[in-house]
Amino acid sequence: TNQIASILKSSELFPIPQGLKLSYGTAGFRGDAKLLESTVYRVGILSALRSLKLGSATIGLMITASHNKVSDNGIKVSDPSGGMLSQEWEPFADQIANASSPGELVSLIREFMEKEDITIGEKSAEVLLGRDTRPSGESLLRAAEIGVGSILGSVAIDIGILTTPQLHWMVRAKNKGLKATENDYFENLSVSFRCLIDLIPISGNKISKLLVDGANGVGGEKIEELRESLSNLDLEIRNTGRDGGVLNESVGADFVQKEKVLPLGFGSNDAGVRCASLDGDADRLVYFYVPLDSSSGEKVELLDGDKILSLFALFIKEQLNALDDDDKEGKQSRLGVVQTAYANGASTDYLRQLELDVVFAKTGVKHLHEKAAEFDIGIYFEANGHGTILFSESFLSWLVAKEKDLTARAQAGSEEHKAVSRLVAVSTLINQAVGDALSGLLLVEVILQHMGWSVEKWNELYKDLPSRQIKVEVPDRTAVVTTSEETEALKPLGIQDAINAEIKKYTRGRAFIRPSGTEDVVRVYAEASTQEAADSLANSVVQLVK
Ligand code: NG1
Ligand code: ZN
Repeated sequence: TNQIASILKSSELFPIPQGLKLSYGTAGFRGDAKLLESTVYRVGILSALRSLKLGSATIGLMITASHNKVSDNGIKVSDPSGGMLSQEWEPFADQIANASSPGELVSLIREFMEKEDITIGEKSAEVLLGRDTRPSGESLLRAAEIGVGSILGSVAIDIGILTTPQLHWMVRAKNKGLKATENDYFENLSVSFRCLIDLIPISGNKISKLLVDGANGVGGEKIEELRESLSNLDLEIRNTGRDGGVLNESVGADFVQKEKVLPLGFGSNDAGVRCASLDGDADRLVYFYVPLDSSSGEKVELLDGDKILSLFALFIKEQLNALDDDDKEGKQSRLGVVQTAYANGASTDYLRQLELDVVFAKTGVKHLHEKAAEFDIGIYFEANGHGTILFSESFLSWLVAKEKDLTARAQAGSEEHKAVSRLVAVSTLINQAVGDALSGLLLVEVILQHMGWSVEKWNELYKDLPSRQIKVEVPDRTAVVTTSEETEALKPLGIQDAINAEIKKYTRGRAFIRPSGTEDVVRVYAEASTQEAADSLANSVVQLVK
């Protein structure tokens, strides 16, 4: 048929490189950009099929390798909700990405369409394509376009250079029938930010400067555009990529969080100034500062995803406490937080001490997101700075109705009304699709102004336990199999007992291993009461893995 001919013809343009073996992994396909054209083309086909399966809903494709090096690239799919591709489709993604010939590709597609009951020709598919600033992005985007176009009646829309969360936000908005352009995204952020600023109890606080490290990526550019429409924020942006710096090279959130050092372009002159670092596609955010009394040169204090989560949780809890319990109409406000095994133990202790419901998920935002969505308000963060706050539809409509009701009863200026308005504004400011460094940064800034806190004061919520992360290269990382929460290794047999024996030697010792889903390594994490102890525990576990 025409459809088969169309796929056969276009797939001739993208032969699969010899020996390429890819897996959809923690965050889509990633690898050396030079090897990815066939993969991206095939994911283009998949996304058009996904749209057809879901009644022509808009699907998103983002071409990025996030915090990885500039010569890498990758592709991930956004489902209509703005969340990650349903995990049920990941095996099909793996199969077609690795199909060795056009013939095999076509038969896999036919088989899958039959199984999923997808028909071509009745409806049309729509796919939004975005990319980060990587030079390889342009030709990969063309490959994706051809892939989408090879499914008859499908439309690919190139929306250009964007942050990952912008793409997810637009896909979500489009499917909800809302305004969904980049301008709408910016307007949504600035309006809800303004609203939260206007609700600050103590006005007239002096606003101190925030220095932003843009990782030489797309985030710096976008934050500059956003700044035009923001007041009450004094921003200086560095590492925008225009001054010759290389994407993610000694800059960005991943570098600062993993190495615990200052990014390029920052130094002891910046002591005492609040700083924030984005990653290459602006879906991660961490804060840091150089202490004023730092005698040892450029020591850095890191405020990671756990600390951002703690600040958000504290603020949300404060607002929920201001709600009048009596007219909750039997509705329980349920605030929960989701962390992974990489969360610093001190943060978990702190959150539990706030009497919050703390649950754990496997590494990878798709897992955290799923668990957070079970709460009325669910906050999730990975220690590396990827996270957001989810509001359930039912709780949000309850809040909106409550806001109206209070206004009607002339309670517009009451503490309760303000708390409700703040929660509603947070739900529009913070990206409901995925973690978003830009919206996260605006929420951190407004909460600090609300509390009247400096970055040092925020940092004092709790003191991180010293920790160490090490990557170990092994012949076969799949030899390591863990329990569902990844805190214990089931295979190789006996290794967990050996790890436990090491942990026992340390005060507040904790350690675990897991195979990475994005790199060919086994990751080792350890924490203990001193840095020396954490390092030593990590190193002895590395010896067990090798
Ligand atoms: P892997 O390589 O599976 O550990 C890393 C991060 C994840 C997540 C993904 C996607 C750590 C320890 N792991 O996954 O949290 O962000 O990349 O980018 O930071
Ligand atoms: Zn990223």
